[in-house]
Amino acid sequence: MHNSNQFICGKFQLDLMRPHVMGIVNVTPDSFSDGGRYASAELAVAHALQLVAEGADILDIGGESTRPNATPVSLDEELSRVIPVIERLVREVEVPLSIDTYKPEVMREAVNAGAAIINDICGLQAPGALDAAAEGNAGVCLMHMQGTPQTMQQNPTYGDVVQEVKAFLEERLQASQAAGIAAERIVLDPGFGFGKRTVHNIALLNGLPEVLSLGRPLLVGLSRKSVLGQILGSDVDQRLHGSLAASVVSVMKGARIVRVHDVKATVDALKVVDAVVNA
Ligand code: 7PJ
Repeated sequence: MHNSNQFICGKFQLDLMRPHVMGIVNVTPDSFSDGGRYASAELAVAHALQLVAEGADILDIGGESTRPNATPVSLDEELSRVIPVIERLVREVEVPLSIDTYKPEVMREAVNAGAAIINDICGLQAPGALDAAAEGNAGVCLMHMQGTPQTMQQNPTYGDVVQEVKAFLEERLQASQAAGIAAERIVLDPGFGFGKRTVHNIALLNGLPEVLSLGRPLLVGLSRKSVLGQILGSDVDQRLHGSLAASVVSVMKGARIVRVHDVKATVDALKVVDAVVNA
């Protein structure tokens, strides 16, 4: 049996026995500057370098907000945001770069520019996405979502949220392998906050061991999310400590990659977890 803690992505082979921290790099227009596109790219690159200095193992680069109710951006706009950032970072950092997109064309161009991971909130369901991901040798993160970012929080409904998310991820894992993506190149993500109420998010966190039984490493994103706001009664800029607790719980429940904004704090928290778990 292969070691399910190995994650092959591009030229990298990550040993996820040690929990890995994925730092979030948003490339969005800076409304406070007139510098336009170039200024946004410069800001994103500077932020990414800072996250690597703080200990990020992976950088996740995204050009389209998928927060609830966010407006979609066009293909050309998304490409012009993320590709220059990937081109710069691939020369300047040694960690794998992940592209956060569901568009096949963005996957292709990002991998050609040097991205090693395709992080798809739609689980490679868009027409052409499986083939685009299978073409190169990038790793893939398959995420569960109920609905679309525009509508997902309107009325999320489940019978058994853990079993439904697990069944979806199992189907996408099989579809990906059938398209030619080796299991070793795949990680799975229950998609916290994507068409889930607080009760669903908490059930999923407790149910991570069940999802882990699919045999692939789990990636979890809870950083600053509204489920933490619900628990804490706090705004998005006051969720650091809750986010750290969420990362610690996730890893103790079996997650192997945590996707976070606050890298340094998360790296420290997970060092403590690792020291205890591997004692
Ligand atoms: C996630 C993501 C997540 C993965 C976003 C936000 C929303 N990709 N992209 N998992 N969340 N794989 O960060 O609040 O949970 S965007």
